[in-house]
Amino acid sequence: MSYRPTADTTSNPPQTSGAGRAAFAADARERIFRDLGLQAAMGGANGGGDWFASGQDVLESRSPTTGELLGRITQAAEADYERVMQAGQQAFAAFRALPAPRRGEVVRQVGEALRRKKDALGALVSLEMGKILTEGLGEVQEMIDICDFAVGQSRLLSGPTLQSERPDHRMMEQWHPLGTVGVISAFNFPVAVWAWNAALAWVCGDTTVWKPSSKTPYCAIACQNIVNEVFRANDLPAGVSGVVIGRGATIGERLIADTRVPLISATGSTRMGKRIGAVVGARLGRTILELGGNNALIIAASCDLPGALASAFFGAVGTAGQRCTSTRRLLIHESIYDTFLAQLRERYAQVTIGDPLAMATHMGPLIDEDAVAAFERAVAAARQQGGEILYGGTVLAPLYGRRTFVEPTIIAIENSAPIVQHETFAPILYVMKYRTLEEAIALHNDVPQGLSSAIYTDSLREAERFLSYGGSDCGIANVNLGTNGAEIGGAFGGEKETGGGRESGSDCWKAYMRRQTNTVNWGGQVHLAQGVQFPG
Ligand code: UN1
Repeated sequence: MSYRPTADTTSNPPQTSGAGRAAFAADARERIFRDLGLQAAMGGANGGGDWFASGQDVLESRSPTTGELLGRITQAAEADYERVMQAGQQAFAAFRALPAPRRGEVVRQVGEALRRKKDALGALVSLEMGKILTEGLGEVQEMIDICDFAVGQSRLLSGPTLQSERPDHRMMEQWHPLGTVGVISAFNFPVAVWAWNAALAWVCGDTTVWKPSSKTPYCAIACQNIVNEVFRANDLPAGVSGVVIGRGATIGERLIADTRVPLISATGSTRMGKRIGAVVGARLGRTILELGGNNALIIAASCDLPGALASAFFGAVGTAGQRCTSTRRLLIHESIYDTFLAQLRERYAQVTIGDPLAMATHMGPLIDEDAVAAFERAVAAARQQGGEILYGGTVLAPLYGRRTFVEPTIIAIENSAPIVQHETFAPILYVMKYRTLEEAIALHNDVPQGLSSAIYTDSLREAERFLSYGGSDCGIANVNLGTNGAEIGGAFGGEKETGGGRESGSDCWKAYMRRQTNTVNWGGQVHLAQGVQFPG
């Protein structure tokens, strides 16, 4: 089943809307909605059964591409939140008793269901969030991949056996399910980041309550519909997976302050993360925070130029610069600075901007007008702070009637300029020159954020230096590839204002469980540790 337009509606330079485009949009929406069980009006709460909402507060979901109304969702009120949370709590009592490999089997089936729904869900991501279809499909692939990973992990929730200092004693570590985990996700990865958390949480025996971004509610509804079907077929208690679509100020605040929720895993801005960290910290809950990035790519003199160009191009223009891992800064060795930028500008000139569902499109819209305003403010600030626009810098004339499309932009500017220190979720690439690797690393690390980083070099020494304790200070550091597009097998997250959390692969599952140290005396005598003698 293809959810693409029958005719390629993309044009460069962009054209204004036509009747054909509108007809296509309606048709694509209808097919996607039908295949994912979505309706034009829905309640925003789900605890494993039907969608419901008791309030009056209606959220409109609109396509960022056309502005077309996708549907209306009644947002969860506090009472609806309570219903979902209670379902999650009740389900936990039963779900944690299911053997972990059985939970893994259910997650395997979720992965299978996602394989069947991949085309429809990928198209929905593209429709509602605006990323190009191949990236929408890639995002669903991340969900499938994490399910596969979690299935294996379900048989490996293991702790070590440790040597006791006491005779005839054994020590070991066990990992137990933690409880109901709160997941807060951002618009830019509206399905994958939830899946990273949920797939692991479920094999760990936890239940989840998800508060998705209000900008992409249908993506969350579609995911919940998919897992509900699988969970029901497996006779799981309702409430293993819950969703509450609601305002951050009410439902979000309720979730983070809820002492029944031992772990909040949140993706979003640093500002949001500081609030969540403070509220959850005050109740001594745990957080996984994946916040802003300010990712740089160092282009060394010895680099493979075509590879570096391709990675910089995808890193900065891909997803219209709306990934946490998007390349925001390029540090280019002075000897190749002019050549590199000339070639990069040539690539930028070929960027096709338009309908993200159309085949030829490189770059879709920004998520909304606020994002466009942030783009404009950043470009103006950069100019004012001594930046020189080398490419782009402007908002495009309304495309499909929407002012959500911008030019991919390159700006030469100092790293210390305040705007460069700040993450703008838009396709703006700041470029600067360096002379020595020390200088490049110093510039690289001289930002408040620490998510992803990369170097292009054919020098082994430079590469190793970049990866060493004195190199990149980020949670992700790559050699000869870009800053974005991490695989699910690694731990994902970063340092400094990125929040310090890690999600997805490696041993991140541990965050979703509680660790217990056990000491067993299998001998006949009581021995006190540390040689303490206590008479009696
Ligand atoms: C995000 O932008 O929040 O590494 C997640 C990447 C993707 C995930 C990005 N795998 O770019």
